[in-house]
Parts: sequence; structure tokens; C-alpha cells
Amino acid sequence: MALHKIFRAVIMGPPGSGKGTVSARITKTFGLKHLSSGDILRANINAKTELGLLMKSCIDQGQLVPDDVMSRLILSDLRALDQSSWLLDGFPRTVSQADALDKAYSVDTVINLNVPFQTIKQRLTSRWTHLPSGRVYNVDFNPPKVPGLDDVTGEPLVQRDDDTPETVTRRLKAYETQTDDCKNVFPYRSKGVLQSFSGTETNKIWPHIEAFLHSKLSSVDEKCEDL
Ligand code: G5P
Ligand code: MG
Repeated sequence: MALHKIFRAVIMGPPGSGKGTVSARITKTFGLKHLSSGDILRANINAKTELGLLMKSCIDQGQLVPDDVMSRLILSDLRALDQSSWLLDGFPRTVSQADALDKAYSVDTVINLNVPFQTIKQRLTSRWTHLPSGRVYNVDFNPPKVPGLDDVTGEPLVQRDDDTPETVTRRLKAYETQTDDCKNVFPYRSKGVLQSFSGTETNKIWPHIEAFLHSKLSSVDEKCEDL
């Protein structure tokens, strides 16, 4: 689908709810640029940047990175995408981050994934990731063509350090208290741009998200042509 107007979207949801999986489908279908806060942090850790080294222990312990660090990092990456439509995955996660984003950009839609925590715990222990691209696989759900290797580059897949059962429990707790419990204070529900999708299987949720985005993007484009 070719877009005329710039479209800015956010995808939210608990750890392991399928934000990365759904983002890959949205990027492929609608051509938005995908920016994942977790992928950016892991790229910094991998490249052993000063920021990466400082943030690694936070991430490995399942805690959120401080708001000021995260907001500065994401807003500076977004500035490079000023002329593009984008999809932000994993940011914002706190009221302070949502306010920082709101000051800089008006977001057209926020997709919120609701997946039960029990389903998530099973998924994350069988996830394999290609760190340079952020592509994710799952032993049961979407296995790589060759076990242990990325489909596109043939490079090795790894298990994330924060996918141990104990850290997953801590990440879910952080999500509950710092994101989910505060969602009404984020500027999205009041602006009428928050849309939730619930379920236990991405393949069942995806057609609803796809239809929703098709109608949302057509209406944004029509409004643009009317100007
Ligand atoms: P991340 O990297 O943003 P999380 O914890 O928010 O990490 P995560 O783990 O990346 O989210 P996801 O992207 O929501 O999960 O899910 P996914 O990878 O697509 O799917 C999970 C697994 O399930 C995969 O193996 C996938 O194949 C499989 N799967 C998908 N659908 C199905 C299905 O229907 N069935 C089955 N069986 N499997 C399925 O953040 C990491 C850390 O970085 C810091 C924090 O420390 C955070 O913990 N951080 C931030 N800190 C502060 N502020 C921020 N904004 C931050 N952003 C990141
Ligand atoms: Mg992810």
C-alpha cells in the first residue's frame, strides 16, 4: 500500500506479546519504517558502546532503562526519519516517555496487544533471535528454515540474555506497574488513537490489525487529498 501522508504509529504490549512479529508484518504490508527500542539497545550492547555497557545490567535484570536515556535515544533516531512514516515498537513504556514523544510528534494510531501472561512465558523460553536485524523465530510457531540460523543471512541465532524464566517474570512485573497500570495517563486513550487487540495467537490477531490499518491509512490519505 503506497502512502501519501506521513503516518506515525506505536505498538505496545507486554514482553513477548508479539510486538516484533506483528511489526515485521506491518512493515512488509504497509512499508512503515520499524524502530524497536529493544533492538536499538541490544545493538548498542553488541557494539559495546558506552551506553550499551551502562544499560546491559538494567536489561539483563528485567528493569526498564531510565526514562531520560531512552527518550533521548529514540527522539534522536526519529529525527533522522522526519520525512518517513514509522512504527515505534517498545517505546513509550512510561508516562514520562509518552509525554516526551507527544511533545515532539503527533501519533496517528497506537496498537495495543493484549496477550495473557501465561501464554507469553511459554513463548519466550523458545524464542531465537537474529540480533543484527531483530528478526525473531520460535521453535514451535515460526522455526527458522535451518535450525539455529537466520533465514535471510544464514548467520547464527541466539537466545536473549533476558529470556530466562526469572527475568521474564521481572519484565512482566515492570510492564504491569510501569506501563499497563498507567495506560490511562498516556495521552492516547483521551485522544481516541488507542486500539487494543486481544488473543493468544498472532495469526488470529493479525487479520484484525491488518484490516484496521487498511481503513485507518485510507482515511488518512483521503483527508490528505482533500487539503
Ligand atoms: P524489548 O526488546 O522491547 P519486550 O520485553 O518488550 O522487549 P519482546 O521480548 O521483544 O518485548 P515482543 O517483541 O512483544 O517481545 O514479541 P515477539 O518477539 O514478536 O514474540 C515473542 C516470541 O513469541 C517469538 O519467539 C515469536 O516468534 C513468538 N510468537 C509470536 N506470536 C506467536 C504465536 O501466536 N504463537 C506462538 N507459539 N509463538 C508466537 O525490550 C527489552 C528490554 O529493553 C529495555 C528494557 O530493559 C526491556 O526489558 N527497554 C526499555 N527500557 C525503558 N524504556 C523503554 N521504552 C524500553 N524499551 C526497551
Ligand atoms: Mg520485540
